[in-house]
Amino acid sequence: MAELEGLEFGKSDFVLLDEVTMEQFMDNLKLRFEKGRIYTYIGEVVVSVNPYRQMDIYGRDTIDAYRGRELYENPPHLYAVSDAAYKAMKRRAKDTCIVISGESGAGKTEASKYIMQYIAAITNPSQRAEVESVKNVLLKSNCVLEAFGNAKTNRNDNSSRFGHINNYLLEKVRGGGTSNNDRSSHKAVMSALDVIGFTQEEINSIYQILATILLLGNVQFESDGESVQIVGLETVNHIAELTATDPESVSKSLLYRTVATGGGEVIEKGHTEQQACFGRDAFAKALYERLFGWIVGRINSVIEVKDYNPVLHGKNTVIGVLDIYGFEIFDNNSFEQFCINYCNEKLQQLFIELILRQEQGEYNREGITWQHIDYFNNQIIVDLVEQPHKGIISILDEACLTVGNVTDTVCLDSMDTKLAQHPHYTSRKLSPTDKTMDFQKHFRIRHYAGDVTYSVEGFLDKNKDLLFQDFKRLMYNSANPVLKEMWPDGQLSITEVTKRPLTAATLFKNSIVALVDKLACKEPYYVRCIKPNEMKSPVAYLGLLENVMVRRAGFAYRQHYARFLQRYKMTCEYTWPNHLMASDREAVEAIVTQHGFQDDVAYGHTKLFVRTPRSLYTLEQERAALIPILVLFLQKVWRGAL
Ligand code: AD9
Ligand code: MG
Repeated sequence: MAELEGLEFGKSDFVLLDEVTMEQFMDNLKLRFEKGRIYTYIGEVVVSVNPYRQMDIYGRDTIDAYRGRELYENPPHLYAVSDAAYKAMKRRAKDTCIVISGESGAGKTEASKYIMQYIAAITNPSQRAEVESVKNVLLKSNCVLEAFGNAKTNRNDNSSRFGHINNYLLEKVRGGGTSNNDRSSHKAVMSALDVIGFTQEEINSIYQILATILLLGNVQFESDGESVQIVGLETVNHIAELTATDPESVSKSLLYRTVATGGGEVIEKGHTEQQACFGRDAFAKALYERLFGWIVGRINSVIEVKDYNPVLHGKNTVIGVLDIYGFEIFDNNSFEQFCINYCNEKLQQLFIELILRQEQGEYNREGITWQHIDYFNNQIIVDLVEQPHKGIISILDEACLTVGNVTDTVCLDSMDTKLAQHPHYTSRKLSPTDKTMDFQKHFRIRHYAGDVTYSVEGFLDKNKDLLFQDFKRLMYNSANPVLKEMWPDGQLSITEVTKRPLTAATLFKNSIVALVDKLACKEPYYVRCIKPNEMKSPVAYLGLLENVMVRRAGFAYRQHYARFLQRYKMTCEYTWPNHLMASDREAVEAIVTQHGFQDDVAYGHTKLFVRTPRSLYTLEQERAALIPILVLFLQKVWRGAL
């Protein structure tokens, strides 16, 4: 808890609000922002508001001021949590992770830069160069990944490992290729690829693959009622050239699929026109995904510590920096938002769980009896999405496996039937009077962050993996080694490929579960980023009020005895200017008793715990009133007037 700032900057920790209401939260956030205070704590969590201007708070002086200090010794800053994470790693040999979340443009990447800058600055010189170089690669990578990463539905698992920095990349799940932003201009991407160390051959391959994806969009089919043909073969020839394959194989994989019959016989089955279109689109999408995954893998291999030296690098501990997508509520929410919001639901669950665990740990260490904290547990929403057999993902998968004409609307019906009783699920059929939803396509989930209405249109297609093995084999047999490397599963023979590929939602779920498992065993620190123009909804999406409530459900405030004394000893005759008691703890007891809030505190081994912030504010006010008198007094002493 930062204490060195005056109250004119608002409350440096939301835990100290008089009441935990949205109004008070927003007032404090705005006041601080107007005063140029972009960071505020919730306990150890940093809430950051994007200033959109250069702030003079990232210089060498500031770094030195935060170095080795405790959180509450300075105004809230990313450096303070970076230092806490670093200390936890160094002293307690714990893997730590700084999770940075918030919507697009809220300042996540900037925050991760400052965190890495801080860690680079305080790392000993022999390792600093390495940390610096990793930082550069990561920042360059960001530009590349942002340029490519807009159509990926699962997370990269090969986290880059280097000494103390471990970077997880959770790709964005976004529809269509429309959201590439200007920052990821062609030139910047090229230079970044170069800096990261891609060879010319690799860069060429990247462009060939991108061209192939574009060309696939031009492939048209026609049907004479019996068989399906490709319209015009120039495109196919061009694709074959770009992918170093032959035109016949390209045509064949677009028009037929090889299937193994029950008897183990392998036959070729012609596509219908519709199947051919689905196949083509799935192929284009898969090319893109594999390319992206490959780029991430290459970046990670550049960052990897080649010769891990336990003496040089210390115990094998890491600080992870995780830059993730926030909650999304748009006018039209589709499969992508469904996945993103589910991911956030999972992370929120972990977040609350870990904060509770931290609290419990602190209470244990301080010998304070743990009391049950009543908070909103979002397990029920997580279950609604991921529970086997009953959850939305299962229902979706089941619909995808069903042969015949299962439409999105049929799938919605099935959800309505199975989830009718679920308190966090509704639809037009289940709430007929709600005209904001359409009978044919809408369902609504009550997320912890608010209600989101999803349209099932396209859910089934997006969930299905229609990538036929034929395409995988085609790519594996490419004469271009880079392309071949991206499709190792193309070498499987058709009889080996018996199982259906997992659906997009299930793959996504699996990767989120793996991420959560990974995070759960780390000591987490959180940075929550907000854009200044629209602060209110992100506060809700990020579950910040919930966070404040959990954090102060037991004791809103805790402080080391010595520090508490230092600040408030002037408010009590027995402790000013110095106490004569056996311990600081007893002196603190004297202050607390004199102010009459002895029923509102608990005494830990090293810290005082205060239940409600109000008690503290009585003290703060008294202190504020006394300071001018004291100053006057001291001036008189100095002048020899007394
Ligand atoms: V996205 O999800 O990758 O599209 P981010 O990463 O959350 O997004 P980013 O860090 O790129 O956002 O911030 C957007 C812009 O806000 C930056 O380019 C800066 O111009 C500006 N920004 C963000 N944080 C700060 C800051 N602490 N100080 C000054 C900032 N400017
Ligand atoms: Mg970013």
